Amino acid sequence: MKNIREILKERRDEIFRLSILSEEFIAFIQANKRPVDRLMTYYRCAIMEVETKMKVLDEQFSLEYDRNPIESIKSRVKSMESLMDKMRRKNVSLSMEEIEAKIHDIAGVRVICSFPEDIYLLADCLLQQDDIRLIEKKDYISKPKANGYRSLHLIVEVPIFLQNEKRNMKVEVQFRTIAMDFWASLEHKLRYKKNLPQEMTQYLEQELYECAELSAGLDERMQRIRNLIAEEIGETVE
Ligand code: 0O2
Repeated sequence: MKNIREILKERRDEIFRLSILSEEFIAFIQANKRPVDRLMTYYRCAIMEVETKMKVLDEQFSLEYDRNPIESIKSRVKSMESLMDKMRRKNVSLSMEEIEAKIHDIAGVRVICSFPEDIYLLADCLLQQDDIRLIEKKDYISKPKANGYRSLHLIVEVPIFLQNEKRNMKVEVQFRTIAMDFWASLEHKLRYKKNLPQEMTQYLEQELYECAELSAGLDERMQRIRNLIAEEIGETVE
């Protein structure tokens, strides 16, 4: 068991280490303002490309099958704070090339679907497109994370067309149902409540895990209801 002096020293060292890194990071961003702005603009363009592809698919499904598989789309370019945290975790050095090569989720598009089966349907449709290249796939739906987190993550490369150049940019596309998104949003908020007593944290983790299981059960039941209706009215999706 550590005494209070040791804990305080560790904490002080950690704060010192983080602040040095933060200062280096800020200096790097300031010294590379133009290239950083340019790269972030390229990521925003790549987000637009992926969003458009998803909206086109949604329109087509609406026309062909009279239903919209996408409930909503949320996109973001990673904040500088979150980028710095990740660079620290993955030991990425302060260079534009390293950042672009090793951080794959600077551009993020979250596609919220109505039903679990729509997730795989839309992901397949996206991956079939000849200008999309799959870099990595993480299926946290068939294999949820230990805390209960569910979502399908694809890292894809999509071209953006600039004045005199075509550039392939990486985008992380997360597919979730409304229930998965609801759970993940609340879990994300609770994760940053750091000052809770340890017994409470353990209890909350267990509660959150059980909520994730319950909401996965709900997703399954809603999917069954939809499939029964589709069968009854003779609706199929090729
Ligand atoms: P933010 O705020 O979304 O930018 P890797 O890059 O593969 O080495 P990483 O980044 O942990 O490692 O990959 P992973 O597992 O694919 O997770 C990336 C993103 O998925 C996270 O982004 C979250 O958006 C989401 N995510 C993953 N696990 C969880 C979880 O347990 N709970 C919640 N609520 N979201 C999760 P960032 O970078 O954390 O943040």
